[in-house]
Amino acid sequence: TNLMVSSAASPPCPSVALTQDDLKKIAAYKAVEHVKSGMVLGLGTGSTAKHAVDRIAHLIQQGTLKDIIGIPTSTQTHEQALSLNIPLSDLDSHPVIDLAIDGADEVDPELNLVKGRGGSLLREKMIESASKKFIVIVDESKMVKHIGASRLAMPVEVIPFCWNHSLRRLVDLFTDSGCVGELRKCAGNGEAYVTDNGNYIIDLYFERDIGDLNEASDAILRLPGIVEHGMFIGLASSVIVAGVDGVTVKTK
Ligand code: ABF
Repeated sequence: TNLMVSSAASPPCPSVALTQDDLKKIAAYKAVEHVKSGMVLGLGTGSTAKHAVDRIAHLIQQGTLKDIIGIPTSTQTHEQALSLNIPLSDLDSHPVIDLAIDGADEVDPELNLVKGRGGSLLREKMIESASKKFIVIVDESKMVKHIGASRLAMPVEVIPFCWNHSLRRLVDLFTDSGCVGELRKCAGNGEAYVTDNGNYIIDLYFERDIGDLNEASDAILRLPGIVEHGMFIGLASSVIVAGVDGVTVKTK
């Protein structure tokens, strides 16, 4: 039977079969051990980061953590943190963040990441690149040899104006890698998915290695109409990986 883990107060006990969500929670709780009173925190987005936000709120309620200020990376996390009474601010008022904790979609051996399958890559990158320390929390399924190797999406946020043109120009950059792209749609109504910033997402898929990540990043960002992409190169300070055999911390 799977362990039931329902409270932000109790970390999962590793002696019984763990679900993927338990692993996410274990990684999240481990990261929150690095939070100290008085810190300005980048609050991540997604099902893994959600556990970290719950845990931070619990420790604030308990009185263990004091004078915390949270900077949410999405409207979703903003709402979660607000409902849990975490004091919130933004980058305009707090341009330097002590610690950001967030999930990822892929992590390579150099701790480069793909993020944004949850749609909040732009705010995440703004906040995490302004953080003195950025701890990534993942279950072991997110570890890959090469970014893009999972054949899953590499998201790019684009302005809605002539998005089809932007899609073609993105795909043209990576013809050698067997790239195809598609506009992200909402599951319910099939309409274009709109980000917190009013933009669209183009999901790129690669058949082969995309080569040098910095070159790929520069080429994407040089295109007019592109806002940001989901490769987080050299931004992670450490990655906490929770697996069925235990927790590993990878540091640069
Ligand atoms: C955010 O949440 C995103 O950058 C990433 O796409 C996603 C990971 O979500 P989950 O933790 O639910 O797998 O961090």
